[in-house]
Amino acid sequence: MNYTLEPLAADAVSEALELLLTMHRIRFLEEKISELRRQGDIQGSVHLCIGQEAIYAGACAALQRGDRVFSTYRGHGWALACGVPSEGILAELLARETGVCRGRGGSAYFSAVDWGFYGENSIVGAGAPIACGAALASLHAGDGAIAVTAFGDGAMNQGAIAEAMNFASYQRLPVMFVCENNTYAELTPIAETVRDPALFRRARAFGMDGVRIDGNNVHEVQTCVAHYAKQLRDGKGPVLIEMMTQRLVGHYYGDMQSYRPAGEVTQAKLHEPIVRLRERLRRSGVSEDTLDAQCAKAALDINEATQRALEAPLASEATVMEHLYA
Ligand SMILES: Cc1ncc(C[n+]2csc(CCOP(=O)(O)OP(=O)(O)O)c2C)c(N)n1
Ligand SMILES: [Mg+2]
Repeated sequence: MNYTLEPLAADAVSEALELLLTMHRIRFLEEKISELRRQGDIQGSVHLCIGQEAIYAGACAALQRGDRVFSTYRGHGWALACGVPSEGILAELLARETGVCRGRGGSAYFSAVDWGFYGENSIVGAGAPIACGAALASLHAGDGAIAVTAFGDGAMNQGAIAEAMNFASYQRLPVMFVCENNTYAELTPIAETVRDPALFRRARAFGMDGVRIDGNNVHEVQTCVAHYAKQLRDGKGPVLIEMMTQRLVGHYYGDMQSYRPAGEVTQAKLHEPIVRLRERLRRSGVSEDTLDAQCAKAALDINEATQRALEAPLASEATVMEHLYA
């Protein structure tokens, strides 16, 4: 694999350590959720984003307050990178009254708009038209905010995504279409679903920019998102950014992954985003102790948040029908 591990400039190191902290926090959050699901503390389906952390950390580091993020069911990492407190996320998944949606949303349907996280969505491709609506509202309000809609490679074959791109392009909406290409749609590899796997090229059909980047390189993600965020704020119209990545776990918790070729995950672990950023920081002169300290800080945050979430009361049955619209 061809990617940069060039040393960072001295003044870029402290920000890179923050990015590392965010990625470690997402990783620990997902591992903790997996454990809680295994123990039965969390019920229902859970989709983890382990291996894709650079996308969330890099993108959110380039966004501004007021911007709005729309993710899929694989959305815990986006939420955390948006700044949603880990305790609120864990409590939500644990169906606690202290969850960000008071336990009503669960793993695949929570939102936390105070932090710009406009929510997950389990209907593949359905977040994109909603993001167009948010971007249209921003244009009318003149608030300069952008909308980011994230979805998978499989979602690129949904009509809703094509319709949203066409509408956004024609209206020059400030929407960033982020395709998290992990090369699988559920249990089906991309080679079995599309003739041309260069998904970013589809943007041209709608008269908008389309680029493919290395979604495992947090700096590349940050730079690209910052570049296009500025273009969007300048009224230059939407963009499709295809971010190449891989999930290191199953599609959902419990997926045995028997459809994956032997050795694929082992190989991917050598090049996953956290391993790579740590190596780049080492080559930039950062000590192993400093790197481990970020890891320990992340673990402490998630462990303490889990403890507090578990101690909170379960969502009240008496009020569970309030604020439900479906
Ligand atoms: C409209 C719709 N069709 C089918 C499904 C079932 N489904 C859930 S996830 C998924 C695969 C999506 O793959 P991709 O877009 O690549 O996202 P990833 O899970 O890889 O992040 C499918 C088909 C669904 N939830 N919604
Ligand atoms: Mg996918």
